[in-house]
Amino acid sequence: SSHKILIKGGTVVNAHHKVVADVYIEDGVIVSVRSNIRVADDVKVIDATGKYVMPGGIDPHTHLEMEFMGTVTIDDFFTGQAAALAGGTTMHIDFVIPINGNLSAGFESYMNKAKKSAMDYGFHMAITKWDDRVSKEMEVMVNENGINSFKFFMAYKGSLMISDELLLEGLKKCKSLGAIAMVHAENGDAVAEGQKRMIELGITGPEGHALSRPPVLEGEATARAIRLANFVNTPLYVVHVMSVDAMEEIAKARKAGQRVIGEPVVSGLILDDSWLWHTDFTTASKYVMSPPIRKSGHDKALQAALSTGVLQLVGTDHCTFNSTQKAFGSEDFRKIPNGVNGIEERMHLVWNRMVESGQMSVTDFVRVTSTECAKIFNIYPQKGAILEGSDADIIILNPNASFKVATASHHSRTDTNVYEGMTGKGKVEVTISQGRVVWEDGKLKVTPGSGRYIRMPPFGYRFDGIEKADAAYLASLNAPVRRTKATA
Ligand code: DUC
Ligand code: ZN
Ligand code: ZN
Ligand code: ZN
Repeated sequence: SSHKILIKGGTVVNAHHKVVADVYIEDGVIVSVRSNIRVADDVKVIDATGKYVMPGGIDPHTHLEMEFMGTVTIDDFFTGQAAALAGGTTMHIDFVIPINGNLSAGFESYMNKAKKSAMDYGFHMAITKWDDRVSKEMEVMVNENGINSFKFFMAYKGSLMISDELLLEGLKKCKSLGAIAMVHAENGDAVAEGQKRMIELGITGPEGHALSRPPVLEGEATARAIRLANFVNTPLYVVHVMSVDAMEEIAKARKAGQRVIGEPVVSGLILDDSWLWHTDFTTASKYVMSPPIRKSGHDKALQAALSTGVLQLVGTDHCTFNSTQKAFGSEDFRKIPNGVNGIEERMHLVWNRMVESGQMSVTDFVRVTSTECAKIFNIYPQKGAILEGSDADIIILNPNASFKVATASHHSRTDTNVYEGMTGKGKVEVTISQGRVVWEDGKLKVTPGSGRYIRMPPFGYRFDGIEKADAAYLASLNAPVRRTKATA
């Protein structure tokens, strides 16, 4: 049968414009957006009067079923996505982790894990070592496998961390492929030193996590990555911006015209580090993620940066471990698996903190939760918009209804929630994924295997304007030079 839905009378919101209109969907695609659409009797009609009809959220940063710190994140591609859909997120981009440095093997493994998907998804690829094979495989990822972004870890010494030399190689390669370079920006050598210091001081609890890797280390690595990207002249995407220190480096670079994208995550926008000092280990350990959640003040500064456009889009770094897994580090904070939840809470918490509080417009909400991500990863307007021809990934948000976060009712598989008890106004009442109602009246109707892999194309031969900038750079080197080889 064909799936036909008419959403009537809501305020349709795109990042650029909002208007009261009807939205008609057929077989997974938005067919029409205009007023007074009339349909036959067999069409499902949803009344959205007084509510917002918006593009489904796109979470640019998740880790489902990831092997990490001796265990595996507890949400897989089905449970994590079920949680996402219940919270109004209809697509996410997860990070493929290569297997022993083998990108293709990592990709295959993630495509396999994602077979149980219930919504659309895409992939970034982490680069954890460097050799000629990795470099060649990056070409395959971009040209054949639909990946246009690569993440480099400046932290996690001894496992994922790469040196500046390799980061430079990676930046050059990304540039040549028209792919986006992403960084986890913390100084991994200094983090290792900070951890040693804490253990020597006898600080073994979760608070040692925050104390061992202060904001200055995030600021330093962010500045270094930005400068290296400037030197190579390629765009840079800084994931999970958690501190004022990192945010200010991004602000400075953007002001100077450099293409730097900053992604705050919900935990950094909403929480502060006070929980890490909680005497109960189970409570404190659930807040351990990297970079750490910062002191009160950083959260508000990141909100301000998001509302003024210094930071562009909101992710979650959804990376869940249950309390049994977190307890691996009960004697030593270095063994607490890093990660917090958020894929289900992101839309509600951003709406409540930014829009309901008056810090952000409804159109900007759509931009930071959906449209900007689709544009950055080159899948707009298939995703991130309510336009004729766009995918029918749509939410209906009632600004007068309330949400409440509770482990007892959340859809993630984990047994804790870092946003436990939070309430506010603005509730996602309906989620439509691929043209089907999957969340309505507080009930999920999701089907494993129905999600699709969304390929993300590279940015043409080169990023807009880069060739010109390279030419200008070369022209600026107009000093006499000696060459050992003739150049063409
Ligand atoms: N940080 C986390 O908290 N978890 C996953 C990886 C990361 O960088
Ligand atoms: Zn059908
Ligand atoms: Zn990271
Ligand atoms: Zn992450």
